Amino acid sequence: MTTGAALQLSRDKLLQAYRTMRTIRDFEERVHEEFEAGHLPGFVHLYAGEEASAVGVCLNLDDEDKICSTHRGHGHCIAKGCDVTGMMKELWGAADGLCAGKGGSMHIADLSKGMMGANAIVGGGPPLACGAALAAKTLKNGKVAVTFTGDGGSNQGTTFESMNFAAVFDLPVIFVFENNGYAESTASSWSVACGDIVNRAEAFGMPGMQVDGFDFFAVHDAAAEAVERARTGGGPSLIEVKFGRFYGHHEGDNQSYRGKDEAANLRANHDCLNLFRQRVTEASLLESADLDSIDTEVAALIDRAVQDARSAPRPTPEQLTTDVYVSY
Ligand SMILES: Cc1ncc(C[n+]2csc(CCOP(=O)(O)OP(=O)(O)O)c2C)c(N)n1
Repeated sequence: MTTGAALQLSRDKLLQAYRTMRTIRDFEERVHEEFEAGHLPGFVHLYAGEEASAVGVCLNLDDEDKICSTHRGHGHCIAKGCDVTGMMKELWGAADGLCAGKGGSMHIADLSKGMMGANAIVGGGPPLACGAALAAKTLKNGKVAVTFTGDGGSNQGTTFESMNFAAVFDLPVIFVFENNGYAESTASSWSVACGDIVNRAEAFGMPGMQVDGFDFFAVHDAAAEAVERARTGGGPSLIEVKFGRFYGHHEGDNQSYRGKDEAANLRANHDCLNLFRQRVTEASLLESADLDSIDTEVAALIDRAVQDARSAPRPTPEQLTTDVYVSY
């Protein structure tokens, strides 16, 4: 995979890419701290280290394009434009959180942004994305659907059915498999038959690409190609994004299944934000000062979001059943 095209992105787009990756990183680091301190309820799976995937893909989409996410969904939400303060409030269970405090970390959705939802069901996203893509194809509106699925989710029957369905109906859908090396504690090198997930594309008759997930530019270029194909009637594509996660499967995971220095090595040598910085400054596309000021702005944004979330009102007992059941 070449990484040439994304380097041609406008200055504004490059700044947007960095700002969004930095927002995800700071959101995740702060959630980690707050969870450890016992301030946050619920169950949390962090995306830190994987930012280049969500941002590289979603920079090719608009609000009318749909995405489906996973239990590790904060990064996808932020990359698709969800309000960060609303998300932080949602994690805190606040009444004015993005889903009125009833979704929490694993069920955030914002249909106005084309974010169809994080999803606690492994392999739950691909069928939803096929539905959205079928709607787009029927309406002939040129929109696309993307499903982010883990390596564990790549082995689910729902995923195989969806890939077959998408190929048979030539749907504008992109299957992004985020292979961070593990499904909980099970290594993908053991659980994924045929070695690489990308090899499965051929069996379903769709183009497949495997990219370095630490490299925003590689992800962006692969996604641009797949999105263009989908928009112009070329049908589905598969992208396998290979990288690692900085944290455990969930907050509280003792990570005994991986080497003690694995995460430290990822942070030191494979940090997508550092790599982005290096690429754009070496190519004289952006100055370090541009990126430093984004860092300062984002730090303040996340801090404000946490303060707001802490003081936001919680749902009342009367609100217990509102927004939960929908009658059609
Ligand atoms: C259908 C289903 N089976 C099992 C689980 C329990 N579970 C939650 S996350 C997870 C691992 C998912 O791994 P992967 O798809 O690789 O995503 P990652 O956590 O690596 O991002 C499992 C087995 C679940 N939530 N849903």
